[in-house]
Amino acid sequence: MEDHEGPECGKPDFVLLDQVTMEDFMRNLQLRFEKGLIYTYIGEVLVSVNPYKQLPLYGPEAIARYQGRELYERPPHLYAVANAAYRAMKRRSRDTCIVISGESGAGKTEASKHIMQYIAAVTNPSQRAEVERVKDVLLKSTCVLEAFGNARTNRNHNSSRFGKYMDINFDFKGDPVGGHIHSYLLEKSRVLKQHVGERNFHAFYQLLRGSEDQELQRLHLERNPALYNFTRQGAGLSSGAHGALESDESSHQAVTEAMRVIGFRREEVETVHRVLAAILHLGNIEFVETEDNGLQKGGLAVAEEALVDHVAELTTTPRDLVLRSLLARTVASGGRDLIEKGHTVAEASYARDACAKAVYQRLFEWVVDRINGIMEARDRDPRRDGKDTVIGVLDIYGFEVFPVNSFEQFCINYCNEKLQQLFIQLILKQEQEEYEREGIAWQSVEYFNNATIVELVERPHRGILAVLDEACSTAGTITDRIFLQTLDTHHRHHPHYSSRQLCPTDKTMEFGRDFRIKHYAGDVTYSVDGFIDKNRDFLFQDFKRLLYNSSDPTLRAMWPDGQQDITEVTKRPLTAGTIFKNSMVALVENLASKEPFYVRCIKPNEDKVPGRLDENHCRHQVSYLGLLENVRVRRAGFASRQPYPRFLLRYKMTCEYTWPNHLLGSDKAAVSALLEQHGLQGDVAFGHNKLFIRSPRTLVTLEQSRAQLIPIIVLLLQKAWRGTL
Ligand code: AD9
Ligand code: MG
Repeated sequence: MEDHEGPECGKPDFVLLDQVTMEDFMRNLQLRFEKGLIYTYIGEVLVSVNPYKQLPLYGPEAIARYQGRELYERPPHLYAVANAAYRAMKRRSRDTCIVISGESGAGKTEASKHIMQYIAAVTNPSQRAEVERVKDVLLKSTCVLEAFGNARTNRNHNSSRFGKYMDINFDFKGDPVGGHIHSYLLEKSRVLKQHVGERNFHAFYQLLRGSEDQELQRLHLERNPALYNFTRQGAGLSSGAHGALESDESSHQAVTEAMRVIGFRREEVETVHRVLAAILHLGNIEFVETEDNGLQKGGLAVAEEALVDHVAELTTTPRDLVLRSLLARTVASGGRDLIEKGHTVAEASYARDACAKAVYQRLFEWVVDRINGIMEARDRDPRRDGKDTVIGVLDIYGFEVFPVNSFEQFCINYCNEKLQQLFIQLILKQEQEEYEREGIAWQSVEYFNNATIVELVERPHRGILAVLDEACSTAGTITDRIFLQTLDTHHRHHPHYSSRQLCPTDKTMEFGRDFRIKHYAGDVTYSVDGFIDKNRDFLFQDFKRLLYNSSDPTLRAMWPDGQQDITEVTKRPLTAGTIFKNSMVALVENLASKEPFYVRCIKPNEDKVPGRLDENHCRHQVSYLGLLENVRVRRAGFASRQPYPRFLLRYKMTCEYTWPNHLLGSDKAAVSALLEQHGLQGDVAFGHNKLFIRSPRTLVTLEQSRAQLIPIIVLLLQKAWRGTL
C-alpha cells in the first residue's frame, strides 16, 4: 500500500468530484474498486465496497502507517476511521461511536473486526496485564458470538442473525479497560427452520463435525447433521463463511479454545455443548396419539422415548418432568387450583418448538452476559469520577429481502430504517452546527426523509407494531389474517404501505397473506403468517420451571423466571416487537449522544464474486444510502472544509511561499498566501481552525496544480536521493 495515491487512482474523497452526478460517483467508485482501492471518503464518512477476496490492506504494517495520523494523511481506510474515533475520544474525552451500515453481505462484520484489531493493536504500549486481558476478551468474543449468532443465508455465508453494539471503555491513558456487548433480537426461528440453501446457526454444525468421537457419544449424537430435524435442511452445506480453511471442524476447536481464553469455565463450556445437543434431540421428538385400551385412557405419547432420556440427561432434569412438560401444560383454574391439561399432537409440537427456540435464545443471551461479566471494567480511574470514555461499534444485521419475508425481516429492516434516520439527522445536524459555529448561512439539500416509514412501523396505537401488539393481547381469537385487515384499514392511504386488498391487480402479493412496505432501500413484501405468534413469543411456564430446576447451575442461571409459580404469572409480558422497538429507540438515543463516525458498506454483486462490481446493484445502494445527497450536503454551503495543517500538507507544493515549509507565523497565514498566489482567495472563508472552500472548482484547480507538480517533485526527490542534485 502506498502512503499516497496518485491521480490515476481517482478521487479519494467523493467531495472532490467535478460534478456530483450518479455517473461521476459510479465512475470513481468503479475506477478505485478495479485498482483494489475499496475505501473512499465522503468527508469523514467512509464508503467501503466488499472485495470478496483478501486484499493486502490489513495487518501490523498497515496499522503502523495509520497510527496517530490524521484522517487525510493516508489513503482512505477503516484504520483511519478507527484512528480518528480513537483520537477524538482520547484528545477531547468525547464518547464516540462507529456506525457500520449496509445491506446483508456488504462487509459490516468484517469491517467491525478490522476496527477492533486496530484499536487492540495501538493501545496498551506498556503491556499492562489487565488491559491485555480485556483486549483478548474483546477480540476473542467475536469468534464465539459468530458461532452462536451467525448462520449461512442465501445472501451471506456468515450472516449476522443478531444485532451487536459493543462499547469499549477506555481509561485516561486511552487503554481499553472494559467493554459491554448489547445484542439485539436473535433470529431464533432459524433453530427450527431454514430456507433451502441456508443453515442453522454455525454452532450446531461445529459441534457435530468438530467434536471428538467420545464427546459425541457422551452427548448421544451421531456426526451427521442430516440425522437431525433442526440441521437437516442445511446438512450438506459447508459453513462457506471462510472458505475451505476454516471448516466447521476447525471452528469448533477455535471457538472452544476462544471460550477458554475468554474465561469460561470448563463446566460451562460443557453445559453449552450439552444444551446444543439437547436442542438437537428435542427437534427429533415426535408425538403420537395413543388409543384408549381399557386400562389406560388414550392420549398423547412420545414416539421415541430414548430422546426424552437424552434431553433429561443432558439438561440434568428429571425424566418424568421432561415428559410431562412435553405432553401437557399446567393451567390455573381459578384461585390457586392447578390442573394439568393434555396437549394435542399439534399443541405438543408447537410447545416443543417454542421450547427449542427459547432454550437456544437463553443460551445465546447467557453467552453474551457471561462475556460481559468477564469484560466489566475493573480498573476504573478514580480521577474521572469512575467514568471512562467509550467507543461504541455498531454492527447490526443489514437490510435484507428474501423470496418470503417474515417477522424477523420486518424487525431487521425496521432497524435499518432507524439507523438511516439517524444518519440523516446527524449528518444534517453536524453540518448545521459547523456552519453555525463559523457563522455561515446554511443551504439545505433535498433528502428523502424516511421518518414517515419509521412512523408507519412504530407510531403509538396505529403503527404496525402497535396493531400487532393489539392483536396479540386478544387471547387466541385474532388471526394473522385479521391483523392484516386491521393494517389495511389503518394504512390504506399511506404512501409506503400496500397490500393485495388495496392493490387487487398486483399479483406479486397474495390476498390475505401479504403486505408490502416501500422501504428506503426498496420494496419488501412481508407474509403475515406467524407474525402474531412470533410477536407473542409464548412459552409454557412448565418448561421454564423444568429448566430452572436443572441441577446444572449454569443452565439454571439461564431460567430465573422459572421460579415463578403459574398463579403468579399473570402480568402479560412485553411482546418481542415491543422489546425490539424499545431497544432500537434506546440504541439510537445512545448513538446520538456520541460523536459518530460512519462506515457505509456496499455489496458489489449479488453472487459473492470476487472483484466484480455490478453497476446497477451498486447504483441502487448508492442511491438509497443517500450517498449522493451526503456529498451534496458536504458541498452545499461549502464544498470542503479542511483544518489548515491538512490543507497545507496537500497543497503546499503549489506555492513558493509554502514549499517545502513556510515561515509565515501561522498555518492560517500560509494558507492565505497560497490562495492569493492562485487568485482563489475570493472563494473561501477563514474559520478559526479550518478553511472553508465554497466551490468545487477551487479544489479542482488546486488538485490539477498539484497533479502537474507531483511528477516534477518525485523526479527532484529521486535526484536528491541519488545525490545528483
Ligand atoms: V450481514 O448483514 O451480517 O448478513 P455483513 O456483516 O455486512 O452481512 P460480512 O462482513 O459478513 O457482511 O461480509 C460477508 C463476506 O464478505 C465475508 O464473509 C467475507 O467473505 C467477505 N468480505 C467482507 N469484507 C471483506 C474485506 N474487507 N475483505 C475481504 C471481505 N473479504
Ligand atoms: Mg454481519
